Amino acid sequence: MIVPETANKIKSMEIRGAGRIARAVAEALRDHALAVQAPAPAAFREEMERAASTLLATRPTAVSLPNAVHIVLADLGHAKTTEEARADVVQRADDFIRSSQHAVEQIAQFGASHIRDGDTILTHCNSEAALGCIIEAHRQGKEIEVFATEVRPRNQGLITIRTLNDAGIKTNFIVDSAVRSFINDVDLVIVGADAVTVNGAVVNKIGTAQVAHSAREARVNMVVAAETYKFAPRTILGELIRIEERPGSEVLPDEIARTLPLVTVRNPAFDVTPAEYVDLIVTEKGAIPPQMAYVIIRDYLGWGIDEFHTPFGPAGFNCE
Ligand code: RI2
Repeated sequence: MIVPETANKIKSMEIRGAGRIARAVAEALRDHALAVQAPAPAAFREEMERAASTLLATRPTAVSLPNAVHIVLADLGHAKTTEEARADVVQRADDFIRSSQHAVEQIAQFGASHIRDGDTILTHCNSEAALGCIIEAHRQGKEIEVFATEVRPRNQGLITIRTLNDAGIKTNFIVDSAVRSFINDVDLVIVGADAVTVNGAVVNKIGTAQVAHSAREARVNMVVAAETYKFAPRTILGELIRIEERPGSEVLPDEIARTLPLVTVRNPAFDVTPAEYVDLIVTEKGAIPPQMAYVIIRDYLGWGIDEFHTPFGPAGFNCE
């Protein structure tokens, strides 16, 4: 898929979900590398960086996007010829896509072991990592039931209930504001993540923090399913995750909004759940308490506290 096409699909949310966005970005960079005509490696690098900027400008919150870009382009500056640079990008993109798919499968295995026979699980939004855990638990023969939220304003809950229904899992579909009313019927909350900061805070679909709050009040465990490339290296430097604010028309149609000149519609797409509200983050490298986020950033993204020496960060992301 070519770069502007992928960028538009990510912006309009035709391609969505932090993991899928990352894989689509890697694929677009790979296809772009194969198509670029540049005799010198410097010109090739410029072309690739231009493509990266187009992709990076699409959605600001899911850190899987910049991480995928950095991983795929990590060695761009070292190649001696264009062909070497091209081969490196293709190889890195393919490795990333493969390792991302493997990570989701691995998380499903680890996450399923936290689900007991007879459990009722609540999930919010549509996360392939979180759903992977639930579907794997069902596949293992555990009797489970799910509460899935609607997820205003984009209704990603509809994708979730279709997937669960197709997997043969009994599901209750509720509006977002009904979470507190049902939380006492729930044994475990499992959600995905768009970003995890160095202090273990989880940035995920708007409403997640309210779910976490209800879960804590009811003493229900809150589990986050997140691949290591959802962890945000630059939060080590104190950088904050930018919360995307999407058009108000997703919440209130323009024709109604026009009749209400004093009303401003606010539509943040994500919120932040503090580490204290999260019991466990399940990554493909194992389940960790959120307080261990720094270790994931250092060991698996290769960004230790002393290593911020290039704009793309150090090479050597562990793609196995
Ligand atoms: P996976 C989604 O964002 C949701 O917030 C979801 O929880 C998160 O990405 C992670 O999804 P959006 O693209 O990578 O719907 O686990 O705004 O699929």
